[in-house]
Amino acid sequence: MNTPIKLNQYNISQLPREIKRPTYDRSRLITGIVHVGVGGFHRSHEAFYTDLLLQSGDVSQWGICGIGLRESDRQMAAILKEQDYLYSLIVKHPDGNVETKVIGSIVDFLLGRDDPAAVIERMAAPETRIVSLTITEGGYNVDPASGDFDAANSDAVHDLQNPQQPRLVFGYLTAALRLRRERGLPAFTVQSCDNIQHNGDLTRKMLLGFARLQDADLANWIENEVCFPNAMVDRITPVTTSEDGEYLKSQFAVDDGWPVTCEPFCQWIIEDNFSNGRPEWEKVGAQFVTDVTPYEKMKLRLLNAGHSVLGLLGSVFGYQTIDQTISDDLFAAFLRGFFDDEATPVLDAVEGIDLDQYKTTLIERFSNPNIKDSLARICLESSSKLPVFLLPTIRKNLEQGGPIDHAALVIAAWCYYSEHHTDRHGNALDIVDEQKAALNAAAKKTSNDPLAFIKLQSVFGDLAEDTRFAETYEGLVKQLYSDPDVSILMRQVSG
Ligand code: CS2
Repeated sequence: MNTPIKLNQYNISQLPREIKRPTYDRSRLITGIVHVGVGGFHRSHEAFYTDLLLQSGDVSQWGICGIGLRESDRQMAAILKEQDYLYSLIVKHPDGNVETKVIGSIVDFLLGRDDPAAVIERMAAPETRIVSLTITEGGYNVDPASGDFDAANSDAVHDLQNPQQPRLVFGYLTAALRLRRERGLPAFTVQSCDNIQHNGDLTRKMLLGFARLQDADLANWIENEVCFPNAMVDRITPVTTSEDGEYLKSQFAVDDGWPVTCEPFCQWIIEDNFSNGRPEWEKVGAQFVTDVTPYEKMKLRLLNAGHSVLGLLGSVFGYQTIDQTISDDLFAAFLRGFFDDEATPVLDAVEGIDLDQYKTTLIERFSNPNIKDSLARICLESSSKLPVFLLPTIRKNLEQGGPIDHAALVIAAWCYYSEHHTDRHGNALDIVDEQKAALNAAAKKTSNDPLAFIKLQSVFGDLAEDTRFAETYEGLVKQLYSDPDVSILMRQVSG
C-alpha cells in the first residue's frame, strides 16, 4: 500500500477520482452559520446539506464555524484543524455500494474552554445569521420535575455569575445576543437540530428561562427578535469506529482522522421561521413546512421507538447491532407488530406520506447490513428517550383501549437490563444513562414489588397507576425474571 495522503486542503486535488470533493472556493466562504456540537450527526446532516448547497452555486455566505463547549471536544477540534476542517462522509448502501465524499462546509472551529470571548464574538459577528445546535437532550438543561430551565444546575449558577465565561450554550447565546442588541445588529436564528419533539420551542423556553434570570429586558428582546424553527431531523449515523479510517486507508490510501459513516437516507423537515435569512436548503432536498408536528411524531414514534424496541430486546437477547437483530425474523415480525398494532393507530395522518411505505422503508433502513449501528448507541440515555419515543404511544393506547403488549414487553426488558447490566447469558452490557443509578435501584426491587421499576416517576410519571398497564407489565416482567430468554415472550406477544 502507498503511504496514505493526509486529508487536507492542500492535498485535495490528489485524492483518488472516486472520492467526491468540494469544488467551490472554500477560502471565500463567509461563516453565516455557527454550529455548537460537531458530532457525527451534524457532519452527516446539516454540514452535508450545506455542502451540497455550496456545491450547487454561488452561495458563499453559508460557511459553518463549529463550536465545542466540552473538554471532550478538544481532540476532535485538533483533528479537524489539522485537516483544514475537511472530513470524509462514507455513505453505505444496503447493496454494498459505498460513496465517499469529502465535505467542505465547515471552515473553522472554536473551543469555548480555550477562549469563551472568541466564541461569543463569533456568534455576535454581523455575518452570523444562524446559530444551530446538536447538543443532545441533556444539553437543554431541563428540570425534569417542572419542565422549566434548571436554574439549580451548577453550570447554570456559574453562568449567571460569570456571563463572560459561560459553560452552557444558553450562557453563550445570551452573551452574544446582548452584544448584537448593543451593536444594533439583527438577532440570529437559533436552530436546534436535535432529535427532540418541538426542538425549537424547547430551545426558546430554555434560553428565555436562562436570559430572564440574568436580564429581563434582554429576555424580552430575545423573545421578540429571535426565531427558533422546529425541525425533524433524520439520518442514521453510527458511532465512528477505527474501521472507518482503516477503510479509507486501504481503499483509497487516504488518511482521515475522523471520518463519518452513515446511511443513504436523509431527511430534514423545517418550519420556515428564521430571524435573519437562511440557506435555500430546499434546493438540495430539505423540506420547509408551516407545521412540523405530524412529521416529528411519526419519526419519533416509529423510527426512534423502533430503534429502542430492537435495542432493548436485542441487547437482552444478546445481539450487538440493529441489522443483526432485525435479520432475526422473530424480531422483524415483532417490530412490525409494534408499528402496525400499537404505534400507527395513535398517529395523526401525515400529509404526503404513506405510513405503510414509511414503515417498510424503516425496516429496509434498519436491515442495511453495512450500517453496523450498535445496540449500545441506541440504548444510550434510554431514560430521556423512552418518555418521548414510547410512552406517548402507550398512554394514547391506554386512553383509547388500544393494545399495549409489545411496548410493555420492551419496558420489562429495560427493567431486566437496568438491574442486571447483562444480556440473558450473563454477558456484561455497558449502560450509559444519566439515570443509571436510579434505574438500577428501582429495577432491583422487582422481586419484592414487580411494579417497582415503572414506579420510577422521573421516567414513567404515573404510568404504574394504570391498572391495565400494571397488570400486563407485571405478568411480563415476572415471566422474564423467571426465564430471561426474551424470545419466548416475544413469540407470546406476537401471537
Ligand atoms: C436513535 C437515533 O438515538 C437513538 O436512539 O434512534 O439516533 C436515530 O438513529 C436518529 O434519530 C436517526 O435520524
